[in-house]
Parts: sequence; structure tokens; C-alpha cells
Amino acid sequence: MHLNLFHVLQTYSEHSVDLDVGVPARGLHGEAYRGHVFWDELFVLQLLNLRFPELARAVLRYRHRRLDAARQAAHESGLRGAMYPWQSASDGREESQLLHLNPLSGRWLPDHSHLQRHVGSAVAYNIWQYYQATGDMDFLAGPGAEMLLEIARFWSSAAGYHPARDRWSIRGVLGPDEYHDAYPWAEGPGLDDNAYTNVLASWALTRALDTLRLLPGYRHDELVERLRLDAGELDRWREVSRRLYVPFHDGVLSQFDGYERLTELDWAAYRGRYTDLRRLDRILEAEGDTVNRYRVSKQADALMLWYLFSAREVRDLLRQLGYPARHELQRRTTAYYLRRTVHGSTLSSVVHAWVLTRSDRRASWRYFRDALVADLRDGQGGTTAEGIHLGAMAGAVDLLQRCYTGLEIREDALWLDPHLPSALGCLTLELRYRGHWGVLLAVDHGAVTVSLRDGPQDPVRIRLRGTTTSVAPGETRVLPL
Ligand code: IFM
Repeated sequence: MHLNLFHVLQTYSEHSVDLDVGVPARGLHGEAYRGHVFWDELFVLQLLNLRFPELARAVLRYRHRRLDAARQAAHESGLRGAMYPWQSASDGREESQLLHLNPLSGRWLPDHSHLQRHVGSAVAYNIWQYYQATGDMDFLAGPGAEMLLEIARFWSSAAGYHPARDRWSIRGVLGPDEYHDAYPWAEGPGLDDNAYTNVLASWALTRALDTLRLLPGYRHDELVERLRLDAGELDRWREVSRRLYVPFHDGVLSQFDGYERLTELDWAAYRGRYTDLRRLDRILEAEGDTVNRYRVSKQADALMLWYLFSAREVRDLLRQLGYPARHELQRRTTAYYLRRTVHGSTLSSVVHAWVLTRSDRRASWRYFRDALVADLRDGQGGTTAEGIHLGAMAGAVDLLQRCYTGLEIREDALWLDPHLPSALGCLTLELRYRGHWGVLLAVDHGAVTVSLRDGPQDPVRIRLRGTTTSVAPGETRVLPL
């Protein structure tokens, strides 16, 4: 765990605060992906928000400096707002490759990964979480709001009305699962209504509207005028945020519309023939087939929703969209995709450890350990020499920080709901939260102890399983579980 944190802090330290630093997927440790920035900061910033918030803010400012490039990208695609690129480098343009090599077949193949449009939502999510952790209204009212509003504008313009369904759709995109880039029955690339993309777009639109309400009056008026936001556009945001289409099949979230038309892979046959299925896409292509035909995933996609949001929040998001999500949706969806996922990305272990915490603690612990040692053991097929997997390194530490403690920031309180794996006797953390330099949490199987360093700040409200306790600076409270 210390090594993981060390890797994160090798990339960032207080010396990076004033630098123009983003989150290259492989840290500053190697040349993989030519140092490109993807969406991996989604797995890194949640850790930094509660430990080194000024670093999280520096990374968000990096995105803000590239807002014009994202606006330009949207404009060139005939859309409005800001379209953050899937892969980018220093000038913020799209840098995704157009071809990639399958070493198994020796063929160069078209690469459509730039259609992963969900990066902007990751930026929006990070802005909101940073604001929740710090209460930094200067940032929210400044660069934060500008990015949030432009990202919301992008989603609203990317959504098209589907009259037969009386719903809005986002078509021609890819989700986080990079295996699927086209329908096997279609000529062109792109998939429709990726559940993760749509739910997050709805969330981003709602947060942008909330942000407008939160802004100080002068800043609200200035942004509305400068971005030329009128009532008609805001009405459309409201409408799209409530009526985006989300596909379901067999009582689970569908990764994208039409997923149920794909074929089941003969897993037993493939497991018999190959020892490692993580690059099933390459295996199938080399056999003259395509992974697009099958219900298989490289990494967590729909399940990302339960990584970013609590079960209750996912239910609320789906209900806002008019889908009466039941309690068992998470369990069923997790079991469904888990059976069909090969974890070809280290990020997948982080997400699965997270979503399995409550339903299968032992499995969660296994995935946690996979993420934790991914670079120590060079577990991703010899790729660590090209750079560490920063998202997995930070994500593994964050599993201890927020997942196993059940830590969330909601309604101006720290919510806790610990579910420690049995292998963990006790967890102690020192966090920063809204101006408090030392919120000490000690969590074991019987109690949570919260201590606040002395100082002039307001008390912190702790919500533990239905009870709210206020802890003042200098105070220690033991809260039994
Ligand atoms: O961003 C990730 C992606 O989700 C999976 N492939 C590697 C990328 C860079 O880490």
C-alpha cells in the first residue's frame, strides 16, 4: 500500500501544485501511450481530494487550460460545449491512434477508441467531488462551473430525440469497455445508448443545473451572459437529464442498446484453448472472428456506475430517468458482467473490488489485492516497465480510504458505513476535509473512532448508519458499529 501511494506521489507532490500537470495513464514512469492522458484521473483524484486537495485542484486546472481545445473538438464534430478527448497530450487535442496492431495476426486494424466520449463526464465528476471534499467555492465558481456548464452543454447537444421511444439517445459512442466498438450487424463504428455514458450524462446535466443555483449572483450572471445560456437551453438540459434512454435486458442494465442480441461465448472452449484471455479481442480477430459479436467485456463498463455512486445514488439516478430500479439490480448486474469480463485493464480490478464489497467480501479482497500488486508483480503481461498503472495504484489505496470505510461526502456530512474485509483488522486514516487538516479515522470491526485536530474550524458532522454525530476540533468520539 505504501508503494502504491509512493507511485502516486512520485507523479505528484506539493511541487506540482503550480505546474501544468495532468494524469498520464502510466504516471511519469515510462513511455507507454506516449505519456497520453485518458480518463484515469477518475481513479486518482478521489484519493487526492481528501489528502492533497491542492494537487486535485491542479489537475482540474490542467483540464481547464484545455477547455478551448475541447470546445474546438465539439465544434468540429458539429456539436456544442466541450468534448474532452479520449487521449490527449499537452495541447489538449485528440491524440488517439487511428490504427492499432494485433501482434497475434500481424494485421493493422482501425481504432475507434476516440469515440469514448465519457471523458468529459469524468472531468465533471471530479470537479463536483473536489468541491464536496473542500467546499472550495472559488474554484467551483471559477474554472469549475465553466467546465461543468460546457460539459453539460455538450451532452445536451449530443443527445438526439427518439420519437418512437419518446426518449433521448446518445448514439455512436463507446463505453469504457474497449472491446466493443461497433455492432456486428452495422457498417460503421460506434454503439448507441451506452448505459454508463447516458446515466453519467444525466448526472452531469443535473449537477450543472445545481451549480448554476449555487453560484454567487454576480458569477451566475456573468457565466450566463458569457456562455449565452438561455432559458430554452436550460429547459432542454432539464428534459434530457430526465429522459435519456437507458437499456435493460434480463433484469440487468445493458451495457448498450442491443447488447442482448450478441452471442454468448463458449467460455469453456476458450479457457481450454488459451491460458490468458485478457486479450480476447486479439485472439478472436486472429481467428478471423470479432469480439464485437460476443457478450464479453475487457473491463467494467455498466458497473462503473456503482463504483462512482452508492447503491442509493444509482437508484435515485435511474428513478430520475423514469426507471424504477429495484434493490437487486446491482447484484444481478454485477453477477452478469462479472461472468463475462476478462479484466484486460488493471482498472477493472479496482472497480470489481469496489462493487463486490457488500455482496462478496472475499472476492472483493481478491480484486483489491490484484490491483494492489499489479505493478509490483508486473501482472499485466510485462507492461510495468513501460510505466506504472497509476489509476490502479491510486484506486487500490482509495479502496482502503473510501470503499472499505464506506466513506462518502453527502449533505455536508462525512458518511461512514464500514465493511472491512476480515483480513483487515483495523484501518487508520488521516484526512483533510473542508479546511480541517486532520480528521483521524480509526475503523475496526467493532467501532469507528473519529478525532479532529484542534483548530478554529466548525465541527464535522459524521453520519454512521442512520445516526448523526457532531465532532468538534480537538474532540475524539468512539462510535460503536
Ligand atoms: O484509460 C485506460 C482504459 O480504460 C483501458 N486501457 C488503458 C487506458 C489507459 O490506462
